[in-house]
Amino acid sequence: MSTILRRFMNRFYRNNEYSITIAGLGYTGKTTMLYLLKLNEIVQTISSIGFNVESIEVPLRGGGQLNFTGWDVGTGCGNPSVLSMLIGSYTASADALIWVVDSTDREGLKDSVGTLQDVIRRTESERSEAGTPAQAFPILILANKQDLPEAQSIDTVRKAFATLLRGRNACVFKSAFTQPDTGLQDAFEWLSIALELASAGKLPQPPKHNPVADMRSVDTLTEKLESWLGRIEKDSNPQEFLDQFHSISLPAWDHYTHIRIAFLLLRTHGRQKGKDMIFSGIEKYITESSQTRGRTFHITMTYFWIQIVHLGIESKAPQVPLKFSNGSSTASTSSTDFEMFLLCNPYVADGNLWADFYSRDVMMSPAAKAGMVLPDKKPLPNLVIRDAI
Ligand SMILES: Nc1nc2c(ncn2[C@@H]2O[C@H](COP(=O)(O)OP(=O)(O)OP(=O)(O)O)[C@@H](O)[C@H]2O)c(=O)[nH]1
Ligand SMILES: [Mg+2]
Repeated sequence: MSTILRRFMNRFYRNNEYSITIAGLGYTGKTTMLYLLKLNEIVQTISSIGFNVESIEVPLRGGGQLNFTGWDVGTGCGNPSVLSMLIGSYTASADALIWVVDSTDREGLKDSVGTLQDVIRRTESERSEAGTPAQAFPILILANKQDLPEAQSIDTVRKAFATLLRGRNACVFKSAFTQPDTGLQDAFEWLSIALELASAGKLPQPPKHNPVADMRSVDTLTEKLESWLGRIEKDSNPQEFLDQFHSISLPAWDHYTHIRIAFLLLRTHGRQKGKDMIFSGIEKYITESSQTRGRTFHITMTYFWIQIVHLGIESKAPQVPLKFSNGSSTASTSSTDFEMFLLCNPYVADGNLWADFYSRDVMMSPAAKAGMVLPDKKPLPNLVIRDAI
């Protein structure tokens, strides 16, 4: 229990100082970001030769802050192979890499992927020689300058890096450093979790601390997750989505839809009330919608997913409680919350996860459809330890 408690306290009051390399091609916004984080303002930059270094403190949503020394490696007119060698030498001893991409530079996207590939190759070979785990090394990619009309979409940037990042402790976020909403908060929330897992020698995809995670292939989940993240971009906002659910007019009725319903209702109303709303809402939807013809309400399956989604919500860093003035608002739950939830709990995208706990015969039995049946393979993960804390 004391170990669990210490990890919990660390998460809140963490004061670790990491060393993080900030790199990318020229003119992407690295120095702008470094001084935005340091001074909270946009500074006039010139192309950097050598490097800029600052100690940075980023407040985190769940309390505490991420403290690190940021090394902004200037590209200063260097050619790509010299650049990747230079960046690789910084990165080999760093705790993480932030790779900044100019989303408006269509030609440069391929070069950016190629240079990062070279940097990763150099970094991983140096790290494995030194006996440091290589693949757990966190890489945060920022698709920057998203405020400009000619910016390529986050989907395009994600696709360009997808093959290179597969199986690595890496994630792509969008950013616009010169705008009030920079996008950096979500990116650093992810990075702080990725650093924590890397320093414990764990990969976040799938997260090993999670009792159900190591059941699925990382590649399959990554692919699925990428398509879901793309879907969130085009999906309605949380309130509209729930309105569509209540008025039986959702655009689709599939696994993604179920997980988003469960996430929004549990996150907004807590387990007890959220669970009741999911049960009654889904049963009503199945009965009344023409999209669900031929389907029947399945109590055990619904309960299973409520349990898994709730575990995922709770196993993230504790969240600031949501406040509801009129009792029905989900306004403070943004689409980005769901994005973060998926990034931290990628296994929820696996629609067959139940098969790790239930045999097909039990799950598909009339008894399991009509009432709650316990798993016959292994117990459902639960929150007893966290609830105790
Ligand atoms: N519109 C827009 N401009 C940005 C953004 N981020 C940075 N810039 C601008 O892009 C230009 C280059 O930014 P820098 O921070 O100097 O880029 P850098 O990556 O440090 O460049 P090098 O040092 O040459 O490698 C500056 O004019 C910034 O103001 C952004 O999100 N949106
Ligand atoms: Mg610079």
